[in-house]
Amino acid sequence: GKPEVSPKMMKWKDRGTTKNLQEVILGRCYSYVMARYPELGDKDCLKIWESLKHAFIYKNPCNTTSEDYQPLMELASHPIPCNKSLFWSKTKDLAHRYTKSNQNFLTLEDTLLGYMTDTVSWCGDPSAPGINYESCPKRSECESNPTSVFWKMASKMFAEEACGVVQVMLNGSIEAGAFRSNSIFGSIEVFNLNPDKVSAVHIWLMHDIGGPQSESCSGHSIMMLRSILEERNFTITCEDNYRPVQLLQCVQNPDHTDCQPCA
Ligand code: C8R
Repeated sequence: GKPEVSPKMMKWKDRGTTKNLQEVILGRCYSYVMARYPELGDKDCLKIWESLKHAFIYKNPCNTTSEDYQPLMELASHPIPCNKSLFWSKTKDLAHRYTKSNQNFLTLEDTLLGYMTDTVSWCGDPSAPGINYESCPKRSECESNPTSVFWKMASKMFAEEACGVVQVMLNGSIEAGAFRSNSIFGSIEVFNLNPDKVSAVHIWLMHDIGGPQSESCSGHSIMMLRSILEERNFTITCEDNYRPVQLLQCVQNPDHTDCQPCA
């Protein structure tokens, strides 16, 4: 009979390593170091790529540890000016659009480490060629996969580095609540802000234009966040639909009633 054409066996459920990973990481690294922040000058992009590669190549992708990334974190880290750190949860695109239009704020993706790795995926495999381009493990398959461990570690470092007033952009249109204690912001960043360096946390609670306002600054999950932060001795403010960010949302929805004068 006719041989069955079977789909390629996928080992894991998430997408595989980004094609041309080396070129993507090196290209972004050089562009960040040379074009965007020439003042960082002495970063060795080739060494940075090698340290990322060695963190996962030929390894079991479910046994990733923070030690694997330690060399990368040290090579890629650079100072972040006080008062500029912007954290986010479920507002990724809006937060990134905002930092592109306002140079006073930086998200993790505006640092070298996050800039190189945003939207990229990678994982290893014990057998040759040591990189799995077909599939990578989802968090539900194994918690200690290369990208999950990476983002947790990078987020921890980003929070530890913060100083002065920090801001967090949360999503008030989420049914489950704007602050989720199992998110990276809620489980890692909040607890790694250093009270000796950070004075205040400003919450910007944005709701989608035309979307529901499921939660406001007096909402339940924001109260939870407040109490965690107060316990850690930070001053807290919360603003519903922080105007400079809402104006950016309105650029994409100019005719919506939420965007009309006196709305
Ligand atoms: N941060 C976390 N995760 C990040 C990230 C980042 O900067 N950048 C990317 N691409 N990711 P979410 P959260 C990916 O649920 O859990 C930092 C990861 O795959 O909307 O609270 C950042 O400083 C990760 O699993 O938010 C920010 O303050 C999801 O996106 C928080 O942590 C996380 O998306 C955001 O993490």
